[in-house]
Amino acid sequence: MSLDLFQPEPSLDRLPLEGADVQLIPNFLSSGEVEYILQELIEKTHWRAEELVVWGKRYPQPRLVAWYGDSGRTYTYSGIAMQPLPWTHRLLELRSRVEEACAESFNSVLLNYYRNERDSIGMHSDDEPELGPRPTIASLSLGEQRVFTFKPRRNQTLRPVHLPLPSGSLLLMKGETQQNWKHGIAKTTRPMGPRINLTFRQIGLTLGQSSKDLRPLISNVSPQARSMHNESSSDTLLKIWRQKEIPIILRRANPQPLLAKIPFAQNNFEWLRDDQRNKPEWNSQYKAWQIPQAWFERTIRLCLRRYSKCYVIQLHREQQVCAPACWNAQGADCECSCMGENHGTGHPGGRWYEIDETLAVSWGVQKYACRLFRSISSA
Ligand SMILES: O=C(O)CCC(=O)C(=O)O
Repeated sequence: MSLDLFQPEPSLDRLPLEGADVQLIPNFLSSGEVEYILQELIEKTHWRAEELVVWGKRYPQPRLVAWYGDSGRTYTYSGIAMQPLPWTHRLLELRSRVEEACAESFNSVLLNYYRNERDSIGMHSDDEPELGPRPTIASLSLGEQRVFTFKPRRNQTLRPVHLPLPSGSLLLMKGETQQNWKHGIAKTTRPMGPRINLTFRQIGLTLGQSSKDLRPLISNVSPQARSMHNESSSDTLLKIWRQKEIPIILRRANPQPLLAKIPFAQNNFEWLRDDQRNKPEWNSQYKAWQIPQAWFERTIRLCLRRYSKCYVIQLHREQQVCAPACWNAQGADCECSCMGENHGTGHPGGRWYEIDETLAVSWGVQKYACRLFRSISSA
């Protein structure tokens, strides 16, 4: 048996969901307000009917959607990249009321329009990288009451929880909710009128996102790479991050662990771990393995041994000039301006890789270098 959690008090009620922070204000908007706002949103929103591709077959998404927000805050989910439309007066007004109620700020909103009982949203977590690891999502419901179901992602001893969302209610999901729970709204057999849901979100700039803020810094792309990618280096980086054939090692600023994005295989955990005492941890936000910084060289070698190619993305300091310390280096670590191209040139015998492509981009306040390593033995 599952639980029904709706409580009718007009306050911010915390729901008893283990490993989650979920709060509900049942009467956030009055019924009078809901009536005209719902009608206005149905008529004036630029609704999109998207398609989902499942096992190569295309299906219409069972609801209409629209994405509004600050410029550049692209949101990608289920393979659909949405460019934001500019805020309308109504959406700005609702945003400021929501922000005030929950003491958070939001730079975008996803609108879902459930036209009738056949419209739905499948079980999912809002865990896209651009939302950050512990996103706060404020979800405003207008129109027909539908049942919002939570299901545990991992802990199968926990039961699903069904939460009816009344018209005018505001649901707030925070902290680890997305890491530990999935949510969705099922179709029903009982006839249902229209419902609109607005989920206010704070979209950040992360790797995996094309944005104006991800400006090319230098175009140090090799001729082969340039002919392959006739586009800006930020788009190239985006393509690299999304491809699934070549492993990628992302070295973030200390003390954050490395991220290793490896083509799917059943034994990735075992070979990445090797005989080390530490274990790689799965980072579901980035869909990558999280491993200690100290494993940097070793992981590149392991990747080259298995795949003969490997992308390495790390901080880049353009002012730092290439020096003998770099030419004599035998490892892969490089934050200087040569981006590893000159590594080991003083010791050709000791070199174990070549750099096929280099690319540098600025990404937020950081500057990153991306290098494609190729093992010398496979050259
Ligand atoms: O319609 C709802 O209440 C849920 C919407 C949702 O889960 C989403 O937009 O991610």
